[in-house]
Amino acid sequence: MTTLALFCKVVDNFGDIGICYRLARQLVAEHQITVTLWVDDLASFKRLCPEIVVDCDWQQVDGIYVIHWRDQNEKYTPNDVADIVIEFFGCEIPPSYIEAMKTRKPVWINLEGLSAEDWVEGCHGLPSPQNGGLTKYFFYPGFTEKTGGLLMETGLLQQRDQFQHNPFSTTDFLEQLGVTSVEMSGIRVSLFCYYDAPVLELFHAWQVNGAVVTCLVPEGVAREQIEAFLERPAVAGTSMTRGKLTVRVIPFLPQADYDKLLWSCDFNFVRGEDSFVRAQWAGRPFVWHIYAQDKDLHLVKLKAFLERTSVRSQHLTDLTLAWNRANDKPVDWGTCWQRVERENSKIALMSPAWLESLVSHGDLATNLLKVALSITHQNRDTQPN
Ligand code: TRH
Repeated sequence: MTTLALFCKVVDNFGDIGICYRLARQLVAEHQITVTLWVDDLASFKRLCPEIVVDCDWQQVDGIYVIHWRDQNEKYTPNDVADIVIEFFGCEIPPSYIEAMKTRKPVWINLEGLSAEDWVEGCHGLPSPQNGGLTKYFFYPGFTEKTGGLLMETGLLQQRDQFQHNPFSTTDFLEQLGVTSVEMSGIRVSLFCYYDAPVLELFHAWQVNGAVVTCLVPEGVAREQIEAFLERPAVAGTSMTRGKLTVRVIPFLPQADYDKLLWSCDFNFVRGEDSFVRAQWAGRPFVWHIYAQDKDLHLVKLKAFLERTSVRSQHLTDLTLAWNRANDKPVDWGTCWQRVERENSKIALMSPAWLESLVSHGDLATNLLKVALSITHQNRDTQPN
């Protein structure tokens, strides 16, 4: 039985643990790997996975061994080291664990963040020699065959199709979230963005322009702006209709249910990395709020994606750039939204070809294990007899 240790530091928000939890689950369920997930913030983890017990050093969830990673100074022996060691986003593995790795010589991989930029292909798989005869390899997720691909569970698109082709699945799911049948009959939009997105500007446009919109916002998202619209605390169950817009706060969902939300909506606003990928698998038009970086580096990343995707709509691009405040020009939100709204079904029709190309590069978990296996063989071949 192959063992794998996945080290996750929650820098902020939910993406770090969201990605690691998803990867760990797939490695256990589909590849029979024994996975230990080391994570420093169980409270964030619990938001995505309610079974997590926050005050617990060691627990098992979905077949994953979860260790509350509190201490960099703990002592480890070579027996503690897994066959494959993954550090997420260059987080620092405890020094004593690395010391033990020098004896055990596992496959060591740094799993990086997602980008559609060209340079990713050149860096994916690069080795980086370390002290003590260890080598760390860089693994980059991505959108092309020369990258590590994207996280996607086997059967995900079939599950999505089953859900989307059965109208009761959507109504049952939304009903459980407190959405009324009147609200369901409007254009359904899910909203997941950072606090500084131009939410109130778009809400104003939805109130007065175009078709009736129901905007579903998980609790905690863009809280200040949602409360300004609602004029009361944005707790799950609260809703407000103004003009053509209803805003409803729904509970922050367990990770598996978040997919169902994306599948249930006509249009999704997503952010960061994991929800951005899930919106693509959902096959519905979406706008991505990218995680801001110094010197506007994120805008380069954003434009690289907009150029890479084959779902091409100038109106959707305009809305995405406006949502990320990428241009200095004033935005006419009403016109911007209505143009996308009119094209929504045409945009959705472009997604199967894009998804097909993504699927053809293989899923990230499988690609990661292939890389690990080839490094193991390479190490075996180069070791003296
Ligand atoms: O939360 P994010 O902004 O996360 C990240 C981190 O900030 C990270 O440091 C940064 O590197 C990265 O963005 C770019 O967005 P993301 O990646 O979409 O992660 C959100 C996770 O939360 C994802 O797994 C989906 C999940 N989620 C739920 O499970 N339920 C919900 O109701 C919602 C709204 C999200």
